[in-house]
Amino acid sequence: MGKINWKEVEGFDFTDITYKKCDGVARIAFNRPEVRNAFRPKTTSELLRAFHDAQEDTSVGVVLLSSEGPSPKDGGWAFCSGGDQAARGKEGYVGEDGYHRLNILEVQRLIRFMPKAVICVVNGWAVGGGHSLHVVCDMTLASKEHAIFKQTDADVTSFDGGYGSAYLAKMVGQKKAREIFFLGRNYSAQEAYEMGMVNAVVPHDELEETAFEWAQEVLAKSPISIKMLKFAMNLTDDGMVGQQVFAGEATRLAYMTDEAVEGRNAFLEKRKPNFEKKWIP
Ligand code: S0N
Repeated sequence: MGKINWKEVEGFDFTDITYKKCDGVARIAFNRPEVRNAFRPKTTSELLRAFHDAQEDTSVGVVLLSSEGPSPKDGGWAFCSGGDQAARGKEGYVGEDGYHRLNILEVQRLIRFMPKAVICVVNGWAVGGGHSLHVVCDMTLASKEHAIFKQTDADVTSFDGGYGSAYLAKMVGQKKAREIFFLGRNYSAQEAYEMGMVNAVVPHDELEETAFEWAQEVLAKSPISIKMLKFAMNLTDDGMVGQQVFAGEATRLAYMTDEAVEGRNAFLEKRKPNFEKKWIP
């Protein structure tokens, strides 16, 4: 495959992320390599706007979550090192307006509930909240040479008790998840693959192209199927919200039946509906 012809999405004034699209794929990337792509409130606000745009754009079917790099300071590669510790105040992470915010969890929910596949492209460190983001994405591809997975939440008293830990435990097993969080060790891409939290280990130079190829494979499938399968796989772990998200799509499909059209028309025409009483088993 040749070079991907990414086009920057116009109309945004992002500084902490880059946002591009090409052939049905959106690419959202952290752009703070000098701090290992740590996120501050401005970063998470930008992520929310980009993810929301990708969700609403009907020409986009897959989102890649990645990062720019390497660091201009020392050449180090990072996908994301989690919450920016320098932006942390006493009540949380301080935004430019002085208020404390932690809307990275809102970003996680958008990734989790968006009706499109999100592929995490881990090209370096995936640490703390950056690790949690990879956990919540639908699939993860990792750089053979540069990806390192690490959970430092318990070192800095800034911990993810939701998807980052509890969902991780469903993915790699309880014992391994506790080891990851309680010991905070480094794990290579290969070790992460063997644990079941990475889909493929890819040579660094081929990582983005491989992610794009995976995206194209997903794009060739039926969009309704991808959406319903994602929501079905989420359902058992997401309680009533999971049921709501899945059931909403069932309602949308029901709208497409003659029965639903008759129900709506009868109301608008102020008459009793005639459902023809077909109780198909
Ligand atoms: C990533 C690490 C392991 C890389 O080590 P390395 O390669 O030796 O580089 P360093 O020299 O350490 O770093 C290079 C420069 O980057 C700065 N920097 C790195 N990480 C951060 C960061 N997170 N915040 C601010 N700055 C960072 C360094 O300071 C250095 O700068 P200079 O060159 O000026 O010295 C290593 O850097 C590391 O361990 N980083 C810290 C990782 C960490 O503890 N992250 C926070 C963990 N917690 C969270 O992320 C949770 C936050 C959160 O949002 C949350 C809260 C509640 C519920 C859910 C969540 C959630 O997880 O989403």
